[in-house]
Amino acid sequence: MEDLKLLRQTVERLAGEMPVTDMHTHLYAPEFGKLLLWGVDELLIYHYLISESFRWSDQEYDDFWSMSKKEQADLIWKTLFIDHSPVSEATRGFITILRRLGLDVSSRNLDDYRKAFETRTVKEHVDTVMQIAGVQKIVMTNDPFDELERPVWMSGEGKKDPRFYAALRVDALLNNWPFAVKELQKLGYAVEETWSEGTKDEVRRFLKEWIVRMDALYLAVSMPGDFTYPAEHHRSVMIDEVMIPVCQEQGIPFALMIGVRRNANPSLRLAGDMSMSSDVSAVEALCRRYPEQKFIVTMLARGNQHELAVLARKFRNLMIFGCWWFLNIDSIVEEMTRFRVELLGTSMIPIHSDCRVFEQLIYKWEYSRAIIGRVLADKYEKLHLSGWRVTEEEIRRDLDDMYNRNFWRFIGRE
Ligand code: HDL
Ligand code: ZN
Repeated sequence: MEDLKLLRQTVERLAGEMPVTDMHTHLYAPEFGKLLLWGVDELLIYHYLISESFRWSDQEYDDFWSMSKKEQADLIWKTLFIDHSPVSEATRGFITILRRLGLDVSSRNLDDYRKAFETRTVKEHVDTVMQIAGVQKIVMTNDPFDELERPVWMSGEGKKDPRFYAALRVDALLNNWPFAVKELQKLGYAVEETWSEGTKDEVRRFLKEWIVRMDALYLAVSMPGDFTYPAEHHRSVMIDEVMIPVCQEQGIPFALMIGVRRNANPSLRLAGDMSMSSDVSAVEALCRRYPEQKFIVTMLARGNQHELAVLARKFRNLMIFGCWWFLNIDSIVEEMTRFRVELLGTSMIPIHSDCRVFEQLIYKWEYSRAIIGRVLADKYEKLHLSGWRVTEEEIRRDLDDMYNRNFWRFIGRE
């Protein structure tokens, strides 16, 4: 039984330390200035914690929003950490960050933590956090309509840090076309709200120009769960006439993130979005109609996950990824990783962080690595008991596939 113990230790050690590619985040390279969020106050006003803290509060939403970031952070700290134990994923994550950064968690002194962060420059902090989390490559979420972000790309600064990659995110083209038309017109594209050949060509030009400018690894959009395809709907026209042709011409995947209902509680702002069931047959129809187009897909509702994994067995141009947003909690990451391995082996991307604040990489990857290691160790143990001996090299290969190579191979950049 010694060799079984050694096997588990080896798998869990390698799962814990192998460098990863984080293929969907809301982080930015230091060149993006204040778009890169980091530090104690940003960590505490993470929108996940804002919604959790309001569960204990009868404070007027607008009163909260009128407070300074420090005041909001102090209130969230008191509510979720002092008045109640930080046992949720996002609250416990903050404690994990403090621990892994070597701070005295038992002090519970928020100002001490703030002081400790003040001694760091952004660049050295980014290096430290990526080293602790074992994250070697980060894919950002990039929006040409963002007034702060656009100048960084126009100046060429966006591509400076080789560890950071772009994903071109254009939700408005699919979900808020009237707004997108105005933004495109401001940027000099001759588009009209009424669909025409001219408008189609100009939206294609917009996407092509930004894919090239960013060297975008994929085109990404999130959509509500009521997304159906094919449909007599603007989304179908935009997908068929613009997104697929441009992705095929540029040779990049189309990433669909489906199942969010934006602004279920508008008073919570970014924290007010809700999960909703989605129609997996829409993804099936796209994969079947465009067998040469690669699709990277994640869904938000727990109830869609098994069906989506089964669909991935049917279409090799479908790569499912991550435990998105409200699914990124230990119990569901374990459940999803287990049945994905059981249905797909190691041919999927088990996790992404979706981080918004830089230090979150530390806890999100620590928690996921532990689960992936545990699941793989269970599977290798069963093989071992059948007489199949996995080597350390094979364990490394399997982890590298799930942590890195499935993504880079699928997007054609390995
Ligand atoms: O649409 C998305 O990419 C989601 O990840 C949202 O950004 C969401 O607010 C989030 O941060 N989830 O983790
Ligand atoms: Zn996201």
